[in-house]
Amino acid sequence: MTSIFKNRLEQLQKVHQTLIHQKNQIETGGNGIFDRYRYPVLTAAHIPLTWKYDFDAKANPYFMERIGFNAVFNAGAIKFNGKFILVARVEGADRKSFFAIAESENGIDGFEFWNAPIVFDTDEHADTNVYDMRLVKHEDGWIYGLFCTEKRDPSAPESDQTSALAQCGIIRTKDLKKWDRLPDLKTPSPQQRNVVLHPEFVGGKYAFYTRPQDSFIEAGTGGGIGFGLADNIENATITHEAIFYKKEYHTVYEAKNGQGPAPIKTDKGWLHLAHGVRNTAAGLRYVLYMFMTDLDDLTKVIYKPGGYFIAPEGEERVGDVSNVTFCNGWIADQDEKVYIYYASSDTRMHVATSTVEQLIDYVVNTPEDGLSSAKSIKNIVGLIDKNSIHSFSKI
Ligand code: M1P
Repeated sequence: MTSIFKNRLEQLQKVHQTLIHQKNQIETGGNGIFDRYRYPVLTAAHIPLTWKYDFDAKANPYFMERIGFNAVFNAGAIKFNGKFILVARVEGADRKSFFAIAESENGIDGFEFWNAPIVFDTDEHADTNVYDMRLVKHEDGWIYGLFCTEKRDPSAPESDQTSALAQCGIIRTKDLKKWDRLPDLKTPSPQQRNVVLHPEFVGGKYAFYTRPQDSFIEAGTGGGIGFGLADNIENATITHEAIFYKKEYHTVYEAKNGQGPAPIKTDKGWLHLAHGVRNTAAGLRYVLYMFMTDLDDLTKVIYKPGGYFIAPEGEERVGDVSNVTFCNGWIADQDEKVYIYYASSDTRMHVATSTVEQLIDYVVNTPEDGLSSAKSIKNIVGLIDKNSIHSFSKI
């Protein structure tokens, strides 16, 4: 073993261990709706050294990295056997994404990857890339992972090596170790992204939130959050897909929107977290927004707070795809605390915490988007007037 090998190994192991055991802290001065935390919970630097380095001193005397990793982001989340579990999208230096599990005792720090990434059948499906898993514990007893499966558009000419087709892939497990792949979801739309399984049966059927796309980049005419039912999951087919939350001019979701994780059931309705996209001179801006649907009619939006819920701040603004927040995993714990796992700029994972009660308060009492500056001013002036009766509001 050369001294270079030994020194590098020791140094890298020390840095890795320090990162994994770094304690997280709430950022003070929040908005009262949720707390942000000082450090990301999962990054490319959390990836085990055994995934990157050949530990054979003879074969790798300089202890050089053999396989590179670019980012860890857009993680599904679930509480399993008392542990907080993230199924992260890990992206290699070769641009290919895959899924890997990291777990933590408390949900805010100490996330550590399991020994190896998730392996499931890809041959038959011929995926080039897989990403953005939504995890759902369904009332049928299985844990499902719905994800985006992507391949080159076979109809694209040879000169076009960019056009792709995206659909919804489905895997399921009981123990998070052995995953069985089911046929991809079939829908009437040319492409799908951001498909999420509802945790309960609806009229004995499997219910899906969809995000139909006309093409790989453009959500197009059909864009918005859709809903559809399938008779079974083993060959899931949606024949009727209807948009119930559409894109809208001059809102945070005017270019596209998509369901985040599966909704959380509350006494008042289903709490939803979604992402909205608008176009700017600097490119697309992705923010998170919330809404609530009726307990009996899942496509009836009963509360629609205006504006964004979480937008990228500070260092979150910069990354591989800057100005993006994206969430496909949250956990409502038994004590009603909610752990919101969001990614920033397609680069790293963060957590924000709140409670079911606070989130209900937020969706019920935040004014709706009035869709004009005049309506926004009316809301602000209304609040100022209401506050004028309180002497302490002037301090
Ligand atoms: O780069 C931002 C996001 O872009 C896509 O999301 P959507 O399909 O909603 O546009 C996905 O590639 C997502 O993974 C990515 O974070």
